[in-house]
Amino acid sequence: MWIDEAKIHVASGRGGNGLISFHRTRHNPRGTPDGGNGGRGGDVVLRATRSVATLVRFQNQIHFRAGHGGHGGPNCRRGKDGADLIVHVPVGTVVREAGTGEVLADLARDGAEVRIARGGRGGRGNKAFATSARQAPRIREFGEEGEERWLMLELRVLADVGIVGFPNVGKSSLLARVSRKRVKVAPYPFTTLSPNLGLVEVGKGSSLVMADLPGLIEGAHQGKGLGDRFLRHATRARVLLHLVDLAGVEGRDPLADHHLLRRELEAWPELRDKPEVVAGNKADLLPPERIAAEVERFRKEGIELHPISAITGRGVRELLFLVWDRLRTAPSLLPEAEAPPTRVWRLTPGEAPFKIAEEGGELVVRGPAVERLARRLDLSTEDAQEYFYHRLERLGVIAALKRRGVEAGTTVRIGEERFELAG
Ligand SMILES: Nc1nc2c(ncn2[C@@H]2O[C@H](COP(=O)(O)OP(=O)(O)OP(=O)(O)O)[C@@H](O)[C@H]2O)c(=O)[nH]1
Ligand SMILES: [Mg+2]
Repeated sequence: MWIDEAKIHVASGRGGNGLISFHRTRHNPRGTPDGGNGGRGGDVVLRATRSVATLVRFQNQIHFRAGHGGHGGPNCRRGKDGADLIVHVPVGTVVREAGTGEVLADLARDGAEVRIARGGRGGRGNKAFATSARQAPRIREFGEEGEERWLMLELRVLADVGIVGFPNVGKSSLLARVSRKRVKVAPYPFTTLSPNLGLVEVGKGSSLVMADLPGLIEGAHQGKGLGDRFLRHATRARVLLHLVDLAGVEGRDPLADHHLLRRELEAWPELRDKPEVVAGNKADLLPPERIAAEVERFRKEGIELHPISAITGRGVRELLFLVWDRLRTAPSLLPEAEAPPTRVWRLTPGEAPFKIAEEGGELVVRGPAVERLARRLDLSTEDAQEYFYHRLERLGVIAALKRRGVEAGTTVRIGEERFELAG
């Protein structure tokens, strides 16, 4: 089955914890700190590859988790880094934050990748906290949590040329004619339910990728029926090939169809101004004078109509050259680069990084830096509590509390930790 939408959950690895450890010898019974740092958690990376064509595998698997970092060991041994998890997606996958719909990445090139969830950093072991003034610290950090998020993946077929038109006009027949692609052709509407891509050789060494998009139906842009989902794929084509049925086999009028098609396209900012070529198919069913009359009807409205027959091949070569010509001048649509998504927390030095507030009769200090400090330090030792207090002084928290008139002995909460303000 061809699936072009998926919702997945990604989680990067947690960082490993730092270790408190001492290397003791007979000469140095107190020991020197040698607790190693935890390794970092693995990242989740989405990578575009040509070897995957659809998002179908994400129907069965929606959770993706990278490896956790190993804990630090004695002898200053650093924990192992968690393994990155590489998730392969088809080229042309647009990655959005599921909640907000914000585009995080547009993986339009083979090999393009985005680090969508970053592993947590490893916690430092007590070796890292040793200074000349603090030679045997019992201080360590926990590893940082990984990031997790829900993502919407959306595949947009990448083709140079997208064939668009109402059901049954012969889109698949045309693709089959000009490429080696074997596509289903049938005399009833909505035969094609997912885009087909074909490689078309235009001349020696020149080729283009053409997509046969499923038939549009009227009101497609309002989300009626099939059309809307597939118009999205047309947004990635550089040139649109509008196909109408000249013979009006379904009792349709080609010019009226063309107007309807334009109206659908006008509703899409990305489609509105795309270079287009208009072709009238099934010319083999009409006598020459009827064909000339149709061409004339279109011409009166300033539209150049190219009569073709996907069955006999008439006019098809000329049409391809014309399309090729349009392609040469059509703008490239590939995004410049895949910008990595912005991290959630970024501290700007000099900016007040915390706030003091009263919540439920309790004094609470809020701010990314202070909360991270409280979360990461293992506050089960006295050394760590002292260090914590000292860091709060350095961050200006203690002074700010005193300026507010908070008295010594008052309990203050940061994150899940509580401490008493000293005198
Ligand atoms: N006489 C004639 N019949 C054609 C021509 N092109 C296609 N047909 C016929 O028209 C019918 C529909 O052709 P398809 O190629 O399946 O049309 P489509 O636009 O892909 O249709 P959907 O996928 O259903 O939207 C088939 O019976 C084809 O054989 C043509 O140039 N001349
Ligand atoms: Mg078809």
